[in-house]
Amino acid sequence: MKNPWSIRMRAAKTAKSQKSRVKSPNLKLKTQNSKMSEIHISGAEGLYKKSEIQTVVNKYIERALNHSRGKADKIVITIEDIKQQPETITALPVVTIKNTTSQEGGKIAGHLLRAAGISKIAIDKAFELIKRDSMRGAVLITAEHGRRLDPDKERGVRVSRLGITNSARKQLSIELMRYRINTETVQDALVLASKVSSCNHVIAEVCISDDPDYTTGYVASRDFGYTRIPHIKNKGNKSGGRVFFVKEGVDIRNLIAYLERKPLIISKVSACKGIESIDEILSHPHL
Ligand code: WAQ
Ligand code: MG
Repeated sequence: MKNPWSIRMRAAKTAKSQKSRVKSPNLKLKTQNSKMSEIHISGAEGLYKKSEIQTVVNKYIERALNHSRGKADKIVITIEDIKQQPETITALPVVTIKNTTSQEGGKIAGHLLRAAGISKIAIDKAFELIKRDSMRGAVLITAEHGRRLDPDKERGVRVSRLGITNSARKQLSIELMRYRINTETVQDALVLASKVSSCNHVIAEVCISDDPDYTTGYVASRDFGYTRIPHIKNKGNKSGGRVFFVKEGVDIRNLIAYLERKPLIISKVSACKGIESIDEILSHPHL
């Protein structure tokens, strides 16, 4: 893709904050402002050709205005010519875990993460953070000690400047159609997870949608690919989030610069699979 443009959207709802943090008169102004806090409703981002900007912006606005998390009262759209040639990568392979109950979903995610080398402490911390209020971005925690590294605890880190070429998207649609999972939600999540896992400092990712009616989540890693987990949460639950498990001692500024700013585009798709048991998945690491 030549001369791609980055398009980002975020939609929020203002709400009265429960917290009152008046500590000193100097903080009064700040406290008054922070009484109104923003609840994250939805977000989207991608790299596109200039000729696609208007269509994409329309689609993003439509998404922002009609969202199951609620009515947005603020929508921010950023459109930038990034003036750089994106690097190209191959998408992770997709597989879906055989799972029918929400009791099992969380356990399966834990198994996959343990198999990818994440400690129990880090996994427990991740689920605890995901259960809280939804954030705009992802949490970064270290894979061994479970230390949280992202500096802005309310926002997290928002992965951006990522996309897929039109020919790779067609190929991906063909792959996903074979398993009846060719939706924009799956495609977008796969593009994001593929960028994240292309970063060597990230070992694995876990994602649970914050949409109350979307109950499939995933665990992604270079070892096991993009592993979809049906019923990772119960319907009606509005909490969700993403956690990236990173190597201990990672240079956090470099890592965030990579995730937020490095232009990267998927130009190739891996062969995908249908439904497999966790044992099948764990016995065939794909790389
Ligand atoms: N960068 C970092 N974190 C993000 C980003 C981003 N670009 N987009 C979303 N998040 C975080 C944020 O905390 C959200 O609250 C959370 O992820 C969930 O986002 O194959 O819909 O957009 O069927 O609700 C998974 C698809 C769908 C599984 C995930 O996520 C499948 C989804 P949502
Ligand atoms: Mg969502």
